[in-house]
Amino acid sequence: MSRGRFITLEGGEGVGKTTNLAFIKDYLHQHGIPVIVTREPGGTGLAEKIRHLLLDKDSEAVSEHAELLLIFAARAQHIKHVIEPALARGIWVLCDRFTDATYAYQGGGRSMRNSTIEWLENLVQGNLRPDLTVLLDAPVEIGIERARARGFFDRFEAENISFFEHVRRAYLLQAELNPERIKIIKANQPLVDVQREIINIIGAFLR
Ligand code: Z5A
Repeated sequence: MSRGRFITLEGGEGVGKTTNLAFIKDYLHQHGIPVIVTREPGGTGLAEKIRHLLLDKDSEAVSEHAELLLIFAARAQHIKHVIEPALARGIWVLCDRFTDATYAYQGGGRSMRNSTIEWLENLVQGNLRPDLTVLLDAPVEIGIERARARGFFDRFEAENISFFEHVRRAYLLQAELNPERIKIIKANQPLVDVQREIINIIGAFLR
């Protein structure tokens, strides 16, 4: 049995990750590919509890190091109990955010050193890296507007616009550094056009 493939979906808030995750899952199913959908931070009982701590906007001020370590603690659980077992059984894993988000939010947004993130990435992930990443990119105002239409903010969504500009820039830099793996789609176009591009990218990946 061949190992499953690991696909991640990335982008700033409100760019359409959750919407398009379901679309990609259906597309893979139509091609007879067994796939699980999961998310970060989260994906296991403990990792979901860490997610709750991370997103709670009423918590005490969270230090940058605490935030980074909590994210990688959740990731370690997720990899050990969900991602690796699925890939080993030949099941594909479709994940809403992964370590590119850490480079974007903690690296770009919080100005943490990329070398620190990279050290933790190597420690926690070993050789595990996504095989393909779809980066949905849109001007930050658009994503914020879409996300805020929901009417509640979590601890990250309460950040100011310059934080999200830094996040976006860091995502685009990740794509520049990893052009084979990370494919950018403009997310500020009609959903039908976003999904046409997704099919092109996933279709090419399947071939
Ligand atoms: N975080 C971190 O700091 N470091 C890390 O390493 C990781 C995460 C892994 C939780 O993420 C937070 O964790 C995140 C970063 C941090 N915080 N923020 N911000 P999350 O993924 O749960 O949170 P999110 O990015 O805020 O998700 P979201 O707001 O749910 O956005 P989305 O999933 O990308 O969007 P959506 O729900 O699919 O779409 C939003 C709305 O737009 C919805 O009404 C759609 O119908 C609509 N939509 C989608 N596409 C379109 C198009 N093309 N046109 C028009 N309308 C559209």
